[in-house]
Amino acid sequence: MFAIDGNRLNRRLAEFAEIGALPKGGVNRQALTEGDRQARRMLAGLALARGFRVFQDPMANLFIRRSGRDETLAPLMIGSHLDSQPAGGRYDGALGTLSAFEVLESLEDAGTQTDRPVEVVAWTNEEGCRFAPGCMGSMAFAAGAIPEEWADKQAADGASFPQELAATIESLPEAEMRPLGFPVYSYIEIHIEQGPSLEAENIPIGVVTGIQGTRWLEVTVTGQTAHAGTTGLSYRRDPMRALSAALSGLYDTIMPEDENARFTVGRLRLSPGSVNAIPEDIRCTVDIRHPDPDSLDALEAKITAAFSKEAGRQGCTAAIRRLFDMAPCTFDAGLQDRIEEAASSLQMPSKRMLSGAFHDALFANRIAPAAMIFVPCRDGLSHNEAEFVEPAHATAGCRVMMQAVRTLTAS
Ligand code: HGY
Ligand code: MN
Ligand code: MN
Ligand code: MN
Repeated sequence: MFAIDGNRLNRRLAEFAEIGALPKGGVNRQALTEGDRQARRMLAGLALARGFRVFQDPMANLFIRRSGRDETLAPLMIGSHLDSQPAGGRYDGALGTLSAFEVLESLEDAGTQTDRPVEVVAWTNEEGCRFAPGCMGSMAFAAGAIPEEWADKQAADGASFPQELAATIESLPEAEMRPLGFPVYSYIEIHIEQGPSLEAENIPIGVVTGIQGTRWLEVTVTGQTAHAGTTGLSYRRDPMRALSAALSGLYDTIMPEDENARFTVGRLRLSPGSVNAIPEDIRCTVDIRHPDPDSLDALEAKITAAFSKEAGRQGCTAAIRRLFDMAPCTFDAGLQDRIEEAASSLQMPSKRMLSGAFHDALFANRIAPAAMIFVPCRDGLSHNEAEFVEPAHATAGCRVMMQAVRTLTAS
């Protein structure tokens, strides 16, 4: 069997968790911030010290390349992301990126020759929480171009996407620049499940069959700001009354009707935001998910109707803008089989499962056969500082990836 160094991997996870560390054990390493740059620099430094080549592209996607016997062959790509949620966990993204790097180091330690190059990738802005949408790095890589409309993109804190992107690229001068997008032989990503089923069923490995659909909406409800003390309730055009009626109706009906549906209001902003003034307008984000595209359409229509109806009742208006629309995907069947075979050759039980979270593998899947390996996380918790992975599970996932990589690269 092909060894990896589980202690080194778990040590690395702890070291990277120091970057952007938060008091309750999580990390805040949002995309294109100083914390993100520090993590990228740390990984690049480790890579250069091992003699690997380091590249970045115009989306600041970071690549670490270990040569193969035939350098003209398209690389096998493994990796994930290093950016995090504002109050994120230390494993979401970092586990996949550092596991991939551990595979590269272990190949080097063993002096193993692969038939083709193997590249580790850390994709830019998978989370999408600072700059929407998510997966901007892998999305642009798969498209081979940066969408023009991203030039005007701003974060909620006013930061300019192009400026932050340029500063991130400049922060890693030791990386060689390469164009956006190139042929990839296959792509495998390790990730925590971010759900409870592997842990509940005591199964160490998930063979991911695909990713459900995701859509992000921005809802703006507009009324009339007025004095909180002098304006009688019947004279108001209060967007908060409209929004709360729409949301309570949606929360009460969506889940009971369809337990596969997901509906989350994650960000809410009132303006002018004064204690003693009725709001002028309220802006909120809505994240909806579903395995079935038609159900996602129906969900979006239901939300639009609810906000229009309740806004109308209060003499307000509602506007809904799509921020992100990620269609569901199915991963390469052959690659899923390789992962399942790798797990069973290591006597590890596994199960096939759909991913509730989106991942960069969804976009890699558009240009190459792609698949994912899930490992359990405690209580299925993620996007939470308490996110935790048993070191033995981190090691097991990495061993399965190593086994799959050696099979795929005839080494
Ligand atoms: O939101 C997601 O599904 C991913 O974890 N960023
Ligand atoms: Mn992730
Ligand atoms: Mn995430
Ligand atoms: Mn992901």
